Amino acid sequence: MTINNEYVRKWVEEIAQLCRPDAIYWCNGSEDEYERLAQQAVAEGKLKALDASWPDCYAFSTQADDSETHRECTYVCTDHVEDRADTSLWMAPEEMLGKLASIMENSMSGKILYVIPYVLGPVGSPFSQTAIEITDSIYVVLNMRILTRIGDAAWSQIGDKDDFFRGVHVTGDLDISKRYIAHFPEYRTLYAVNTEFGGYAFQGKSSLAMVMSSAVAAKEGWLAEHMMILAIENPEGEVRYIAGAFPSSSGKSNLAFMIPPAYAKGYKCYTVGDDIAWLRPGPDGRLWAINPEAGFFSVLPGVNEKSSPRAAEMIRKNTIFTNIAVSEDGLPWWEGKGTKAPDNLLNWQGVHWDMQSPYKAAHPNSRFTSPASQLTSMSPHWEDPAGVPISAIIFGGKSSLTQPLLIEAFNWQHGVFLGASLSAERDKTLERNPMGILPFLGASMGDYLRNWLSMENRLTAPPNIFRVNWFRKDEKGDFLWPGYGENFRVLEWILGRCYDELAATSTAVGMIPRAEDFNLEGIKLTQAELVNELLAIDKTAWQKETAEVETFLHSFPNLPAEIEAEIAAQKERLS
Ligand code: GTP
Ligand code: SPV
Ligand code: MN
Repeated sequence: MTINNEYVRKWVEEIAQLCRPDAIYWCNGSEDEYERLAQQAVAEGKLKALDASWPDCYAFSTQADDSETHRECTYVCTDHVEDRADTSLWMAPEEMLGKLASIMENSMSGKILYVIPYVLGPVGSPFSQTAIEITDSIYVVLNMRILTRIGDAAWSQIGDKDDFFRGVHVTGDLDISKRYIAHFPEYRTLYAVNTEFGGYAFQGKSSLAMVMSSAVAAKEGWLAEHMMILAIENPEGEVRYIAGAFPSSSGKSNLAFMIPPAYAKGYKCYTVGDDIAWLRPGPDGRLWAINPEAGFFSVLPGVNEKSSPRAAEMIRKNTIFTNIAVSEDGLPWWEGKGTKAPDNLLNWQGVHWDMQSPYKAAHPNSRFTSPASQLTSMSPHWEDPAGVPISAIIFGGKSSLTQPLLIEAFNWQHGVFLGASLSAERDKTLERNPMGILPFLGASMGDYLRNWLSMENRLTAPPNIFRVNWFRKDEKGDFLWPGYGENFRVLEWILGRCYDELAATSTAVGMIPRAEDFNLEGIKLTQAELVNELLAIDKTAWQKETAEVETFLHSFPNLPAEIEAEIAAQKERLS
């Protein structure tokens, strides 16, 4: 396909002038192209081909300090500082562009510049967005082909228009002190330099689908969220959709890939997405969601046939592994794989590893990249151009003590407050993380929350909102709740609240299930334990929590009055 779009040609030419690659390659997205580039990457030593028992699977390792997102590298550069995203760094656009230009200058000499056109969302959907990423990394091209819809379909959707998002990725020298992930939402342009980590280098993921899109969405009145989408079909064949926002590494993928437990006869679960959702009010007054992605870039440690059978099956072929351990014979391994580590294992940094080694074999944030079409549980509607209607929104945190297993919001406004006060424990510290999107938010917190609040008036049948916590612990430090597939029990109650007019008990912080409505069949948990341990609300702990939430939310300028009112109301109910 020849690219006649003048805007595309001019921009690619401009970047090439600056970066000085040896050649420019225009991706068509074909199978053939993928195979050829994968082989080239293996020949160059960039990817390692796995053993034939893992057909068409490859392993890649990043530089050690380039294996997860770093907030100190992430900028949202708006023209006016008042419009900044409070949770990212800000630099004046001119200044950032100057820094980027000096890093990009001659950065691709001896390399090939790849032009990747892509579509986020189903091709042809009115919800979808087109974009082009320029990169000097074959690894990025290969991953983007799995994670988004790249190539000729995208060229057709871009056509001769100028409204595509522009992104440039330069691997550079990987110097973390000069690593910039710079978003210019007002110009629909972004850059990632001196990194090759997927969270940044696969621009269709967090950078475009969340950071840039949440800025655009807050202005246009839709939502771009860090959410999985799960479908539950009941024995009568009725399908309901649940969207769930959780901070990174808090259980979205596991929930999206869940299999109902044995007691739930006749129920089925289907996946729509595991990480990102775009949601809009539909003409029927319900909230409709699409998954902008076409594949998964998900956490690997802990994935095994028992905990996550569907994911374990999916990743057996056509998968790119990042930062895992691989044996000299090409057998992959990671913590929680459920099998013994193979002999002659090299850890994710290529150093010999055995059970005595003091370090982990795979990076805790090691990931697999697999096509969604390979997951046996994908919903038949996952690529529906209209999206799927959402019945319930759940916000999920990580809390050992304070948060109960489950609460339901009193109403939409209280639900937005529940989301705004979300938090997750990481390495013993509690990170406050509104809606789980804080590191990926491109708008100011005030504008973001106001947009969420405004949805209430634009929906005639808004989803019910819930907050869940799979991670409460006993005095010994063990999880009180079995989690994983058993989380279905929580979802069953949630749908019961949305459809079956189940009653609930009011507490100072939200509504909780009555013990008799909550299914405990087949697990070692009594109604008394459910009520006294998993659902208990400790007033003193909650007074402290509310004061901390207040301090945290007050750190943002321009907080909506409705959120102030919710803080005051919760304090009052707890007094
Ligand atoms: P990102 O891709 O970083 O956005 O993460 P995610 O939210 O998709 O998290 P994921 O599902 O990959 O889970 C992260 C970690 O939480 C894994 O180590 C899981 O084993 C663990 N986990 C997931 N669900 C549960 C659960 O129900 N209970 C417990 N105890 N752990 C869980
Ligand atoms: C996350 O960190 O929440 C991810 C991976 O899903 S990344 O692409 O790094 O954002
Ligand atoms: Mn994520």
